[in-house]
Amino acid sequence: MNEATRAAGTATASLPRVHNFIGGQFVEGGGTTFENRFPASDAVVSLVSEASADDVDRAVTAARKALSGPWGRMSVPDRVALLRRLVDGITARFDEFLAAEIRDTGKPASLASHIDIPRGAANFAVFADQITTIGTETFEMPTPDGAGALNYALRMPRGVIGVVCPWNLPLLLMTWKVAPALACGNAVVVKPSEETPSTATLLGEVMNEVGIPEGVYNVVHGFGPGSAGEFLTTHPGVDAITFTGETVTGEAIMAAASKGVRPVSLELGGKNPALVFDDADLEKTIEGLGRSCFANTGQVCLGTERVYVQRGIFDRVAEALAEKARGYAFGDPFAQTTTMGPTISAEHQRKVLSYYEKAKAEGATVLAGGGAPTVEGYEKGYWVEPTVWTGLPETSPVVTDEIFGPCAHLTPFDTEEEGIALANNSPYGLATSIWTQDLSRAHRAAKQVEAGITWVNCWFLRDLRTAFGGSKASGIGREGGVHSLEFYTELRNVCVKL
Ligand code: NAD
Ligand code: 6OD
Repeated sequence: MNEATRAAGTATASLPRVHNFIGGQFVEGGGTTFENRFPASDAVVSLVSEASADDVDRAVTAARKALSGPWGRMSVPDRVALLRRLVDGITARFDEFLAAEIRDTGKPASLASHIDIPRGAANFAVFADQITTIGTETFEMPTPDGAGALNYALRMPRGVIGVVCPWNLPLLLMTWKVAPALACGNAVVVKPSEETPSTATLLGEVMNEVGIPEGVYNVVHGFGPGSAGEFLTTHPGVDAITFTGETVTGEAIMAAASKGVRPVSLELGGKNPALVFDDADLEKTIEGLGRSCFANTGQVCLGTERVYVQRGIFDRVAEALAEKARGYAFGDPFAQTTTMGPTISAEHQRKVLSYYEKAKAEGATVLAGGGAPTVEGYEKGYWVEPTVWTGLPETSPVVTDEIFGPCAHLTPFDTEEEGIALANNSPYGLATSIWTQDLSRAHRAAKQVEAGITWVNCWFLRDLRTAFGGSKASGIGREGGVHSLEFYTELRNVCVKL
């Protein structure tokens, strides 16, 4: 038990415990016990058991054992049937997943019930389909004796996959990795974010309910360096690592994966631009921009923090986006009327507010927000106001750094070339949105922006069969559809002389 928890004494004695899930069993970890807080009120909602290095080793061993048990021998149709039962299992316990996600993140029920939990189930459905519909390659070849040869590829699971996850869309982003990994016949050890341990743990119950063999899905709790994250990513028994999180953490994980030359898939940070041209449908643009800047309190890796607007409509767009920012309702995340939740933690609130202060100090014009609201009944929550700035140079840290808050800086541009150059002026390259009614311009710009994902006249519209991932410092590799299957399997070629 850590000092903070010890100090809380009997007040914490009756709190729910979040355990590790290893080999199909919920187990107390050998590390500390740490507190999980409700971001809207700062109340401790559960105590989480940190996995020790030995626990992580047990989880990796359980996963390895599962690969040589019934799971490793299971036919694809039987595996797919289990994945479909997972879809039903999550759906049957929808309200529990929803409550757990809201307690961990503080995100509004209106958001989590439409995005996080349905996508948690949908990820399993999509990859159950993918594994049955995507084949491998065959090549016939001539041979000098005229008999010929036939090459075909076998799609083999990679083995034990380490899955390290962030806190912003916990169930969605975790199952985005776990679903294809299991569809491909791997076993996984998941390390959820220390901020959001609950839905990964609840999924362990569903795994048992639907009959996923023990050891196929394991969860170890804890932090990054010196804790479960590092123990998992440096464990030699892990065959591949898939990670979503900050770029700097991705660098550490890539270094860890280099030992043993293990494949990595990295979905990392961004400082995403939007390009608004003067022929855009303004009503739809503001609606889309509002979501991309402020949804989930701006804590979406694909969210927009830099908005480039063609000069003729700059003032109208800036004022309309500011009005949108002022229109959110803070409050009880469980209430359907709440549209804006808190940030994830006191530490993250401090980070976001430090950028709000920096913007003021650097002379930004603050069109909306700029501070922390007082929310009645939730005065201790980690709230920040949706914020819109103009007037800063492109070199300002407010314009260059990923803030990961509900905020955007707007800059005017004159020509298409200038707008694209401004959008590309970033070490990141995750997502862009382009707003115009000129489709030729949209296609031209989409080809020139340096981003893994470009949306035209929309944002976060997802077809899970498409390639998903970042350019430049926003990641390496692509997941989604066949690309996930490429990462979670290894093709082995067989050449048969006929
Ligand atoms: P983070 O990098 O701080 O943590 C992510 C996970 O890594 C956590 O589970 C953490 O415990 C673990 N971790 C930290 N250091 C580690 C280490 N040295 N070794 C092993 N594990 C370690 O990220 P976060 O704050 O949880 O999430 C926010 C970030 O994630 C933002 O930068 C955001 O852009 C990014 N993100 C990217 C995508 C994407 O698809 N590209 C999606 C969501 C979030
Ligand atoms: O939709 C997805 O599959 C996905 N990976 C979204 C990432 C959102 C980032 O916060």
